[in-house]
Amino acid sequence: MTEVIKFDKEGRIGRITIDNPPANALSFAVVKGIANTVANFVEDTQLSALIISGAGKMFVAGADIREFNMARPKDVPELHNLINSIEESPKPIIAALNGLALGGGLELAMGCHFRVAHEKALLGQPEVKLGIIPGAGGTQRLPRLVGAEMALKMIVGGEPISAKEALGVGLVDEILTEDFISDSIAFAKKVMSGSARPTGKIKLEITDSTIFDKWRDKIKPKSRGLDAPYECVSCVEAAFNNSFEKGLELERKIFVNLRDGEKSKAMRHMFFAEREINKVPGLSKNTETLDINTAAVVGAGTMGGGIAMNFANAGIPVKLLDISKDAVETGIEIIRKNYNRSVASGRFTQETVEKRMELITGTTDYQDLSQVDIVIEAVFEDMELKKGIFIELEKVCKSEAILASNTSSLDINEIAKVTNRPEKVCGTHFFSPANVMKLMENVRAKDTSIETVATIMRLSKTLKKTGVLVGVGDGFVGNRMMHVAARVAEFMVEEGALPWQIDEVIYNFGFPMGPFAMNDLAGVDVRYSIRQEQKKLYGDRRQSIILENLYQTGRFGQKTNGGWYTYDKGERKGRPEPEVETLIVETSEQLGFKRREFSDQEILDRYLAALINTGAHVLEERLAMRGSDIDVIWNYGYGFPRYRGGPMFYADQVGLDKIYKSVCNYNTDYGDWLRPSILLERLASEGGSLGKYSID
Ligand code: 3H9
Repeated sequence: MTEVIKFDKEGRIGRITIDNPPANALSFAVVKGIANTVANFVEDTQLSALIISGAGKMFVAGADIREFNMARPKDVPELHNLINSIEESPKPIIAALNGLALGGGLELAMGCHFRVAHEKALLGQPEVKLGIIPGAGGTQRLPRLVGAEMALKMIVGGEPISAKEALGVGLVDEILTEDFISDSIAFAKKVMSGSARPTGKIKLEITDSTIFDKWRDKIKPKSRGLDAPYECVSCVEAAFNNSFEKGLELERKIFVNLRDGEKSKAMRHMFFAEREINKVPGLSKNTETLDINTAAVVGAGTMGGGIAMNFANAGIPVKLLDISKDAVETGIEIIRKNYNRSVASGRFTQETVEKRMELITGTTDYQDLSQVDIVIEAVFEDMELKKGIFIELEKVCKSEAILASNTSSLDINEIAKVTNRPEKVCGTHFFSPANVMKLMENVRAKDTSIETVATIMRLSKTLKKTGVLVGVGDGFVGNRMMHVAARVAEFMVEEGALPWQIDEVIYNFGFPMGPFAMNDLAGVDVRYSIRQEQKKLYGDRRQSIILENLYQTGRFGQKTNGGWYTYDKGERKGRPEPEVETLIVETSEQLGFKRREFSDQEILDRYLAALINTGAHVLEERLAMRGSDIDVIWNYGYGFPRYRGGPMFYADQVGLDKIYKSVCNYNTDYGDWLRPSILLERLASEGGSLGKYSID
């Protein structure tokens, strides 16, 4: 085993280097190593000061999150105790922040008596993003160094600050710009004759005690279902109302509580899930990728315009093609309106918008796409139309260019066949609104090459999206699951529930909206036409007719001021519509159903069973590589609450045997829509996990 802690001396200065790649996380081994070295330093009369820094580009990215679920070996001190003992050292200990200092890393640095930082270092307490609070003194030491407002900003917001900002607020003592190691030794020499400077001894006073309630109000809109942000505020507040020791005790109690709770476990699962999506078998750092320096989008509608904005936002020139000059102009006009909204909200300056608009050029001539590196087709979901476009693209585009489709459901293998470069054909499925939603389902067709896969996965990062690789199949991953769950919701409506009851249950579970409100947003007519297509695949299954009946009334959703709900002028939130309720009751009669009560719990169970069972089918069919990939898709594409960890992780928490039994029950009502997945059955009987399942 390599040594994770290195120690050397220069004269009277000792130096610890934490060398625990990839993130220098404070694993049990690191904590033990630092503890032993600090104890030796305190005893060593030859040494007057100690420097702690990290190897490589990071100082320390925090406690080792993977070890949160493991039992700590008896000979390893708790991190907060190690930090207290550093603070208690009578001789100065200096944290030399060579790079990122996050979470426990910053807490370690604040336990030291001095902090110097590289100009590129970043300092932060991101624990809140994992559903916890800083648990090794951060909520008590940070306010002592930077005051209440800044501490709240860093701890509740979770975003890091730069070394320069840290210097300004008193979190670091000096920024070192030249040779980091020799400069930190020089700093240590400067302070070694002085005494240690314990942060915990700094007296705290509050000038405005209303600040804490103001923060509680401020975080409300973005903290639905979360506990950690509020606990962060309470702990910082406690620093002002308690002794340092009492504050630490309280922090510890809350930290342990949150760490061991379901919400943080789910958020930690999501942290690792987001990192797993980049691991594609056969793809390595050496896989060749095509540099995407120019792009084109075919189809200047809402989706195409949104996709074009992504390229412009990333500084990549993009051509927007449609059949008529009018369509192109309208598309560009809509893009400008979207950008103008961002100017009005203060997100972008007018100058930024002008620069981005300059990168978008409209055209009606395919010849203008001859030199672009990638084309994304984003036209109406019509196979023949798409094939026609790919034939044109094949003719004009340079041979290296990637040809991608934004289809949300059609067979990309079939599209690829009309080209002579199937290895360069793939899907890049953006979610609406494409300039806002973070998810991209990157679709690998039968012949898509690994280089094309690598290029689109990298493109997702360039566009600041979360790209998840999926396979070809009806609806790919996200929409396949969503369509089944939406059908189950409609079946429940036909049997006795009401759309607003279902939506409320789903909203209360933590989704941003329920399936009917979502349908009103996306368009009842859009779902209707998808259903007509799906009849070709699933015509023999139970069909819900309520959607068709609603469609016949011309209530297409928000765009017609009414769908499942009615939307008063200027309102984006609908109100239950008695006429729709009448239509629902009539539909039940038409189907011969005697309407019955559904409890909220039953609604939730049926809806989630549909999602989970379809997710398991998706894994069986190898459309997703991992259960955790599905969780990322559902978090980023559909707003599945992160603190519940995605449908696959959630299923594990409920118990797969319980879910499997429910699916078998519901199968009687819904037939093949809820045909129990063989994988689900197997994992349930073996005590396996969907969240950790991988197809390899
Ligand atoms: C904490 O500190 C609690 C304390 O208050 C109290 C304790 C008592 N642990 O993201 P990347 C791995 S909570 C374990 O792809 P980047 C990561 O999984 C912690 N592993 O790189 C990945 O592994 P793999 C508070 C960690 O350059 C590899 O490093 N800290 C940890 O895009 C590369 O990661 C945080 O929340 C960790 N702490 O981003 C910071 N950190 O290669 C969490 C990273 O096997 N980390 N790994 O997939 C991050 O935000 C980003 O990883 C970071 C680097 C910005 C550091």
